[in-house]
Amino acid sequence: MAELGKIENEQIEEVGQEQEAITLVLGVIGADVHAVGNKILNYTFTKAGFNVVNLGVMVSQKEFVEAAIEADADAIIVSSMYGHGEIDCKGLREKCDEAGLSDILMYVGGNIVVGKQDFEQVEKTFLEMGFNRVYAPGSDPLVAIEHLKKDLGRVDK
Ligand code: B12
Repeated sequence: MAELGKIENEQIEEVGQEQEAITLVLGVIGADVHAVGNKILNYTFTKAGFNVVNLGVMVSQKEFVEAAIEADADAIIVSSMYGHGEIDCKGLREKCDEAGLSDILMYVGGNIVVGKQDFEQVEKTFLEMGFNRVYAPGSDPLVAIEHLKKDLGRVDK
């Protein structure tokens, strides 16, 4: 178990290598209290060298936007686990635009809709809502780290 933890840490550090201060605002949106994934995401992104402003659980759209302004963030990373992701996330892109954050990246992941739905359709819905990346349930945070580096121009596309 200890050995596994060591390998995982090395993997995270390798993926996040030479990270120039990228600031992320992280949180679980809406009335959602699922806290474990949030803690893992916070640990993983921090370990990979990102500046993480973790808002924890039950985060409103307003709180995401205010924290992103205050931290001059590069990306907002939203988790939604309890199935109400579509309702909770709708309008976040518009709020960012209104606040002058039109360039900010927005990623969303977790169990973002109720039950098992066709992921391609789910992804399309959230992309249309203005998210840049949409992750299926159980997605590995390391994949998001690679995407952040690509989307922020820190590696060749
Ligand atoms: C523990 C748990 C609870 C606990 C939470 C305790 C706490 N404070 O954390 C309690 C009992 C409170 C709870 C309540 C509820 N729960 Co619950 N819960 C779970 C359970 C069993 C485990 C969640 C967990 O901790 N997983 C472990 C972590 C490590 O994994 P994770 O959360 O998925 O996060 C990882 C990935 O998803 C990914 N990820 C997450 N977000 C993002 C974002 C990005 C950008 C990326 C890249 C990756 C990423 O990375 C994370 C780290 O590896 C799951 C079922 C399951 N096995 O997943 C149900 C589950 C999430 N719960 C569910 C439901 C329905 C509820 C309730 C609505 C039940 C009810 N009727 O009351 C309430 C909602 C309460 C609320 N307001 O939020 C459903 C959601 C179904 C859906 N979306 O369709 C699930 C899937 C159970 C099920 N199969 O039905 N729950």
